[in-house]
Amino acid sequence: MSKAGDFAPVRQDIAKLLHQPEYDDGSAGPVLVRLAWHSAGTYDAETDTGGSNGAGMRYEAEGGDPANAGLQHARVFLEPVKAKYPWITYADLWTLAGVVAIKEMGGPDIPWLGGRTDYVDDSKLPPRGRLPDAAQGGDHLRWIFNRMGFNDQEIVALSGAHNLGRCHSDRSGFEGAWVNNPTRFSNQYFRLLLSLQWKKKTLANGLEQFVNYDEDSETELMMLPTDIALTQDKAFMKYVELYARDKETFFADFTKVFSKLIELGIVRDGEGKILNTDNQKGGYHS
Ligand code: CCH
Repeated sequence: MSKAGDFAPVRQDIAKLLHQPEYDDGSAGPVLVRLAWHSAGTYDAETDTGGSNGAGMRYEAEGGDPANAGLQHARVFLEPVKAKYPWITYADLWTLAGVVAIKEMGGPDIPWLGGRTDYVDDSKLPPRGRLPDAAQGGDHLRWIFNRMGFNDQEIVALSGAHNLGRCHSDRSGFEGAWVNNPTRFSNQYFRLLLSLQWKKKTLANGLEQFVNYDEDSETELMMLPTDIALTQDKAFMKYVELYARDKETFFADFTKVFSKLIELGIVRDGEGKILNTDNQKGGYHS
């Protein structure tokens, strides 16, 4: 049993549970990255509401947002870790799991600090609809991500996470993976955005996505309308091209923007202690 606040063994146990032969592409990694992102991506800079602190997704108001469909799988994967280290908060566990998963899948080492609490301030509950809608275009992406405080370059860098995992018809309604090896973090997503021909396809449920079918390997890859939007806007396209040709720059920029994402709404002192949370107040407790 490790002592409270010692995250090294927690990291090791998260790394161990990534291997899931029965699940998706054999890894819990991608869905854990999505859990970390959706836990943080509700942030609104103007009202200082939402963000990873509080782990609000445990409750129906946020967890039941259709945008979060399927993320219960990620939370269930992490339950044994929470049981083994009861002192860790869900807010820390979910963000740490994303960071560990990225690293284990060959991605960069993203700085992570603990200290988030599971206290949810009712007055700061994010309304639904703050996460992006994949059926939209570039204006919507700016609207969503500028609200969190991200610029064009950061939007494109973050989108590179679609190198991981897949869409599920029973979750978002979209279907398929972006790259051939969706459990390996790389800049392949950007390279395929530029190098393949993407054709619009209407799914049985009426949603439109973009696909490329490779005759030789008989595999179909996909892009969401929001992914394609990155190539239809000059300001975004500049960064798609940069990250497609320069993996090092992508890794460096992704590191910065993902660590910024999981710190949204959190204020720390010089020692890293979180200042703007009050675990003693009423409200939800885990
Ligand atoms: Fe994403 N994402 N994402 N995404 N996403 C989906 C899956 C993943 C959008 C829509 C979708 C980011 C940004 C966006 C991941 C990480 C990030 C799915 C399929 C949709 C739809 C869900 C399903 O069916 O299971 C849209 C729109 C945006 C706008 O920018 C960002 C930012 C990140 C992280 C930094 C990961 C990883 C997945 C794969 C999940 C899995 O279960 O395999």
